Amino acid sequence: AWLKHQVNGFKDKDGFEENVVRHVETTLARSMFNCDEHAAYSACALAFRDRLILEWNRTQQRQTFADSKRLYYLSLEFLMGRALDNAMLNIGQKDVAKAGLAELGFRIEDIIEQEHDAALGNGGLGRLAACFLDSLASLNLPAWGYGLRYRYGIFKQEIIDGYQVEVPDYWLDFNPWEFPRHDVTVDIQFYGHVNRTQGESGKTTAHWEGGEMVRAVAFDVPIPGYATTTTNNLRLWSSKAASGEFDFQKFNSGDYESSVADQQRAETISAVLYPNDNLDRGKELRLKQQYFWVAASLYDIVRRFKKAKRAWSEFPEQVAIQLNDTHPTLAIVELQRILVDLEGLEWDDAWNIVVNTFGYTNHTVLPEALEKWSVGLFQHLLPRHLQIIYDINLFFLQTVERAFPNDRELLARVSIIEESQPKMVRMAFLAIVGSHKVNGVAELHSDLIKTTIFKDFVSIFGPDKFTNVTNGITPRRWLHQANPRLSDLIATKVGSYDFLKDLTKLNKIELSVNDKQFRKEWAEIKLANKVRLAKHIQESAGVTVNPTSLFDVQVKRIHEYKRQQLNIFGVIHRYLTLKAMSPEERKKQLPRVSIFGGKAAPGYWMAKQIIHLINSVGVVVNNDADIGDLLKVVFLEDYNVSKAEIITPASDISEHISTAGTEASGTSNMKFVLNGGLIIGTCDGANIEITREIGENNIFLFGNLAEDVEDLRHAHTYGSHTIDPDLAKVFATIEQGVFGSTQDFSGMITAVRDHGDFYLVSDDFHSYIETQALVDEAYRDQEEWITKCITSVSRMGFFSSDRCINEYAEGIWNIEPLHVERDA
Ligand code: 26M
Repeated sequence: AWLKHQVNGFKDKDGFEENVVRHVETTLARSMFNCDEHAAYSACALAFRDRLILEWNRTQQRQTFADSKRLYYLSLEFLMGRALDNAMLNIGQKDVAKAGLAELGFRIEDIIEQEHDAALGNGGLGRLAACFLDSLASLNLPAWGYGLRYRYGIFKQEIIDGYQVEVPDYWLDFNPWEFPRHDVTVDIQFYGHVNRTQGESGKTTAHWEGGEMVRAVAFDVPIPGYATTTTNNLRLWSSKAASGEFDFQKFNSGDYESSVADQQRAETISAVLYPNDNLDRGKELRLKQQYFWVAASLYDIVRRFKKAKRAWSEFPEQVAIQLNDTHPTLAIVELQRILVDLEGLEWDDAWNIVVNTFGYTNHTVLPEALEKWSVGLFQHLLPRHLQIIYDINLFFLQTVERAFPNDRELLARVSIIEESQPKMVRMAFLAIVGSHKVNGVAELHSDLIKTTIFKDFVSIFGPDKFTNVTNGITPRRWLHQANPRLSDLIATKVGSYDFLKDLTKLNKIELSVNDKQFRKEWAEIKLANKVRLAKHIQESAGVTVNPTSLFDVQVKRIHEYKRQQLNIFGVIHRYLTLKAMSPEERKKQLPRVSIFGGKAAPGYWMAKQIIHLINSVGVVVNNDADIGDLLKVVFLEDYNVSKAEIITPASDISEHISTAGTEASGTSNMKFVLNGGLIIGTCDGANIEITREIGENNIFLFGNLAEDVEDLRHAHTYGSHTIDPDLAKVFATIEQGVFGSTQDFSGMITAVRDHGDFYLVSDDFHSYIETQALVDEAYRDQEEWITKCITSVSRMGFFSSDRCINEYAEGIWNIEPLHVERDA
């Protein structure tokens, strides 16, 4: 109804039903009598897919015809989640589908549930890329995403006896949202050697020869915008043997096994997403993935540019490429190689084009996450690229030398090649040198990169090259889709659903903050969302929780810097406090449910220990008759995008409690506040800007500041390090074996007590406990609490990924919306 131009939608529910039945009977070759929920999902998805394809083709034609500048977003991760619900809402026909499915005997919720998440990402970085695609399409910006089509996405997490067990995520069984383009292929070279030839002019040209080829095949995924016809493209590359099915020569000569082995080796490249986040292990296969994807994408981009027959100097006027972290940094080298070796441009002309084309986004300051590749590995896998990197470095260091003569330490510090044993290529430095803009993802983070890890580069290039673009989230998925009732309630006060396109319009609800009926409905919706989560907790974890308790949620990847250990130590402290009370005193306490979720990287031993402790505490606390409903501890298995859509709307308070200065931004903090939850957090990442927007009375901040972290760490190492007394009691309880075998958790304790407490768990413990007490106190005053929630939501407009994408479009990409003609 809100769409003036119906997106080539179904005429009505009968039109939709006809399409579903047709797909069941033809595409799926089944009868309607034999149509289960999965078949109904399949047919429903195919029916909507047909709608998307039409708009998708029109969008691509329109963009090609307009010949305007396009953005290419290079990301090794796209954490998309489910597509059907999103497609129905963006097209504006979920109501039509609901009615149609009901007539066919299905509940739309059950049908939506059939879809497997597209989980091609680890966490924040991958989900950000997915939110960006939604905003780019919704803002009518000409843009493509490029990624890898992993056969296995992030692993499925099972909790067995309290431990994480990883199960492969084979998600491609039935995926109606991708279109194989068997005609769009690129052969990608690896290994080999470099030859040089001299032309008549005396100019030498490098030729990369020999080695092996792997074929990249394109798979396209349509990305529908909200309330617009624009449907952009996400192109994912899949690897296979360049020789086709298998090597016929080997096959005919009787070497059947090795011909199949070759094929399997090629397919390995796109087989699996690396499940680490914020950790670089320097594996050869990972570098192969990066080059495979970058080379295929650039070939595609350059091929498209060449069709228009423009001068090479116009390349940056037609093409913007954004590097999502350093993972695609090889694109800088590859474009330089294409321009110099294959197209014959002069080095300096080529380099100008390259630098003006690329932008680089940094997502972390953690040193263990900064990518480095050994020179030896490069030499072996990509010999020509290593030469080009050396040349880029040489010219760069020459300009540094001219500007800062005789500062040899500076040269060593900023060199793209680290003179270590073995020598390493520093990918972040290469990304900075090869881009015209470098951005962090929240204000504090962008300041930190300028004053710490990239400080020297600010002196060299000047401050304007470095900028901030604070992250955002798409309100379509994270409000309208995840929390439809809240979205509907807000719409009654805003007067329309326009806030989904311009989130600052949320500020209109602040006028209704004292409206009794509005507040009552607000509270009812929160409770209903909590009831829904309670049901999920019961079914998945077997724990009964009271939905009127305070729901305290921490869901994100498990990492020491995110400090789930601080949270669980706090839970144990709460348990001890409750146990020490008289029954009368206990009756006065506020019931709370502590909900955790998140995956640990499979090789991250400490993170796995944290998961085990949470589960072990749950077993004890949840079965303690003294405690009852006063405290429940739940670990939700297999946290992913579709579970986030259930969890986010159901929190009263969520935890964003990283050691100050370590969480670049965080984006779930934004999702929780947008859904009417409050947050407890440290002065880190986007928490700081959330506080500025919603007001400091509406957030529970605690802990040491980023500026003090260095001194505190120094004191741990060189001064005397005393553990907070309350935390010491928690440790003593664990060591008594109250939660099972004490050795199981000794690593978590010694990290704090004996190994310098790098993440400042003890330093922040007291402040954390005190602030949690303030949370209890505030929650007792439900009227005041709801006021805080409504006020906060009304001020969250800034955190839309639309605002964020507009900042990139203006400040970094220089791209403009392509206006869509609206039908009468
Ligand atoms: C690196 C090397 C090898 C294998 C994997 C990686 C790797 C993969 C993912 C490194 C980091 C990865 O993701 C980091 C991440 O998710 N960062 C988060 O980005 C969000 C979006 O900007 C921020 O909100 C979070 O604060 C930040 O932690």
